[in-house]
Amino acid sequence: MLRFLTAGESHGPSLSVIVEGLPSGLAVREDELAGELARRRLGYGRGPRMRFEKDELRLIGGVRHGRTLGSPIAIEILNTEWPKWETEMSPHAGAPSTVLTKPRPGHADLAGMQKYGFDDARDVLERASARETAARVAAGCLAKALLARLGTSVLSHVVALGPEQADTGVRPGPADLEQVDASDVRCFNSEAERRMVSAIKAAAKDGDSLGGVVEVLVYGAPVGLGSHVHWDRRLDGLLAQAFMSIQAIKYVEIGEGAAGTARRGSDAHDAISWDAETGTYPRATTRAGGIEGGMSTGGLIVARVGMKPLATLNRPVLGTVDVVTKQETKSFKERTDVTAVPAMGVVAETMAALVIAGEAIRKFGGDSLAEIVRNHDGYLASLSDEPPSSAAAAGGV
Ligand code: EPS
Repeated sequence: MLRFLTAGESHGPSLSVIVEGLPSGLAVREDELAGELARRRLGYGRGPRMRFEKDELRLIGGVRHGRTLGSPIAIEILNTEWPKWETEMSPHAGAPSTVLTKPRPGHADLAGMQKYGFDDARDVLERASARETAARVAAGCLAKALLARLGTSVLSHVVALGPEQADTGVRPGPADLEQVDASDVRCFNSEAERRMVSAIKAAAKDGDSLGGVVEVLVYGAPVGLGSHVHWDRRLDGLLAQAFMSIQAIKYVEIGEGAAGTARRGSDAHDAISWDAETGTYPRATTRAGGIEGGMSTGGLIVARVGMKPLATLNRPVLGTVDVVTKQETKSFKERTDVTAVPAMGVVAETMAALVIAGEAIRKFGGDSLAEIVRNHDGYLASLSDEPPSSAAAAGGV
């Protein structure tokens, strides 16, 4: 089982993540971790913090001489913001200089204050902040490293930003990731990229925010990850939960998602063929998003993840209530991004990688990387062999 747990506040001294369940012998490169953290800071429309935040990281457990030991891996990501926040965010007894009592509509502020018994929204917002995703991305980088050894790779690209959509006729492949990351909004279509950047500029001018949609693509996942046998083992269910756990996500689609529900059954599924050369059953289309009956089919896994516009506005216009005076007012202002959709794509990749790697570990077992790779390769080889003898004896159906 692959598990991870993060701790830390947005303006605290650091974020930490502990990853449990990775095999021994996996190469861990600090430059790869730093590279993934830098990818998460990408995107036109991010706030000033992303320009100076460097995500300085320290490997503090589970890795020796560049290889995992099979023990829990602990990573700390320092916040360069800490010196400015040391007093306000101090863990020692005392009182903050400012108390935030006017919760932002759409944010975790008010429900969190009521649930946990706080009168200061900062006690909620610091942990609700998407800063926490930096720690997830570090964990996801390790999951991606394992998947790479199994021939599986995950990527994302922005397909809608605010009102602007990208034509998704041509999907990026693993070799196109650099091109996607080089785009200001991580969009594979340069004409759409220009429209998206203009939309961000217009929203920024109005002190407003924008949401959007990313498509997550998993190439090379073997058939049979997840299972039909229990509700909580279905791969699509696991992915949906993982994507929904990302701050500000409001919808998830697998394959054609909502559009597929409007088709007739005869036009809504993926025809199966047989490729004797590879011993596989390719599907002609990706309508099911590479998942049937809660199991990966061996084809491309496709998911779309939709983010609402950020609730923090540079020009707050929605009404709220001061929780102390109960007077109607406008919310407090926090420094914010105009949009975080391009960065969210990297976080969605992370969550997909953690789920797929977790299911691969479950299926292929093993305490060392060599053992997992051996089990994986043996399983794939067995699939392309002759049909199971029981089916052959019965003449098939
Ligand atoms: C965030 C608000 C901004 C973002 C932050 C998430 O932080 P700050 O108020 O410090 O400028 O920059 O994102 C990150 C720090 C990050 O690393 O992604 C929020 O309210 O969620």
